Amino acid sequence: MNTESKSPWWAGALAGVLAAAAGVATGTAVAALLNGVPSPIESVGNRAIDLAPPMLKDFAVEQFGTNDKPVLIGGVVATLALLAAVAGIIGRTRPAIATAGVAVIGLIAVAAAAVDRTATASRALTLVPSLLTVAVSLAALAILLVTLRRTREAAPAGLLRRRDFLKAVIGVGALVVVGGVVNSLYGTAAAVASRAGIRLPKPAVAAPPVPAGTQVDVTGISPYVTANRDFYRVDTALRIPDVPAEGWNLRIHGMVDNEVNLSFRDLLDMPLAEHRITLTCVSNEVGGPYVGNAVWTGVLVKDLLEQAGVKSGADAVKSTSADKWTAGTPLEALTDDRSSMVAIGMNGEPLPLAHGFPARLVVPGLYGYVSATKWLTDLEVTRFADFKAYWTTREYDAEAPIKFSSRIDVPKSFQTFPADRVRVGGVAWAQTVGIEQVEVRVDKGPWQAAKLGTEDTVETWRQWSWQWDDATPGNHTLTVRATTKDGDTQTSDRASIRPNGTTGWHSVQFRVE
Ligand SMILES: Nc1nc2c(c(=O)[nH]1)N[C@H]1C(S)=C(S)[C@@H](COP(=O)(O)O)O[C@H]1N2
Ligand SMILES: [Mo]
Repeated sequence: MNTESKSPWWAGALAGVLAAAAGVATGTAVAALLNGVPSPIESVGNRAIDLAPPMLKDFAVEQFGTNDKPVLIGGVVATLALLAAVAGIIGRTRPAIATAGVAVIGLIAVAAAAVDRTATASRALTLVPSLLTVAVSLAALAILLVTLRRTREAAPAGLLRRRDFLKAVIGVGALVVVGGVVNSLYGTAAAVASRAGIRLPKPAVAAPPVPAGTQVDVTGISPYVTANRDFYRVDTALRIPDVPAEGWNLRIHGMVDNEVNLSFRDLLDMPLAEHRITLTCVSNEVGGPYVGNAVWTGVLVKDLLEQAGVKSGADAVKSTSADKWTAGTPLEALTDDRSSMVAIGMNGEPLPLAHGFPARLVVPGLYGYVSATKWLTDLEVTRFADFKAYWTTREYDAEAPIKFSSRIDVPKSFQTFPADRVRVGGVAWAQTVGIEQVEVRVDKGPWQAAKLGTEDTVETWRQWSWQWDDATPGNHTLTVRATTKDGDTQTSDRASIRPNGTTGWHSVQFRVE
């Protein structure tokens, strides 16, 4: 084929990208309308998450934090766009090869959908969006390539044909917009409506008011109770599972005398308890943001397990979510005197969707990955020897109590203070044990006792403050360390996130003027 009759490469690339976009838009819109069916991009993303080596996940959390999901989706979309552009460029001269290429890319999405653990619909239904994506992409590619070729062949009347290509481009663009809008409107519509209709009853056992002096007076310190919108979010869910309370069921089974099934209504009718509990993520770096304190409303797990009757020999509970994520929790942590609960409320509201609506587990003293299952649907009483949970198949320990730690909230990095007002503070936590002392030091100076806020409970973090009375101008480093009521003091040895959480001291640089 001679080059003169070839369309420019960018027109081919555009045709390829638009064809893929049309397919993806269709698949995405249709997925949103089908209950429990992930979109093709999500399924590919989910596969990437589940296949990612633990090291890569550590890197992603470190680099992108809570933005790891948009970054992943962006990566999938960019890769797809690149491949589609290449297919389109080739398609100008070799349409058969371009078609085969797009079909192969599409089949990867179909395969990802076939094994997507987050799908709750039937397998057949789960394949519909990706199959549609392939079909629409191929059809759109064929149309765009033909239009493109005609545009070239009709060179004298090129203007007219160019208009055809433009029309095709606009048509496909419109499809993309419609797909996006439908998805954003219907993605979690059922859960949103369900949550809006829920009134939490007054708890039978209300949390006592926060004691005076718990919140210390330091400008810029994180609030003692973390607002829902500020509460950290960590999970593997690319799309928040759409789980309306109506139809939700919690199954308690395994090594029990009688299987128990509870509806959301059943939970509401049980005596509800309210407890402040500080959650912590194993991925929290020393001084990091993945820790938060909220008032949780729910039913104590020990009451539910008592109803089921735990058989002897069991030592664990495997919890599963609507998106088929799993955690393994020591039975003891769910039955001793801590306030482990199936929570349905967070800070006086039904659980926000991102935090597990309609119900989740909350267990004081254990990292979230071994205890805090959101969108909870299943509790299986079992033995650690008999199962592995999501993160324990990925190089994390099966048992993971929270390592006690402390954090400087003020100063922020490189904050400047006037010499007569160097007032600093932060939080320290040792869930189920309690904080005995917090010390700070400036540069390599002596450790000095910080002033502790009033203790709320041993299941929550504790604030601290310190004032540097004879502050010297210049650049300084503030370091903090905590001591628990068991008499253990934080080690300066740095441990990494994997396999069971970080250790080390938090330091922040600041300036006095
Ligand atoms: N279904 C589900 N539940 C989950 C997770 C998850 O990936 N999927 N992540 C856990 C982890 S690692 C943590 S730290 C907590 C975080 O809870 P939050 O997002 O409400 O702060 O949820 C836990 N529950
Ligand atoms: Mo976590």
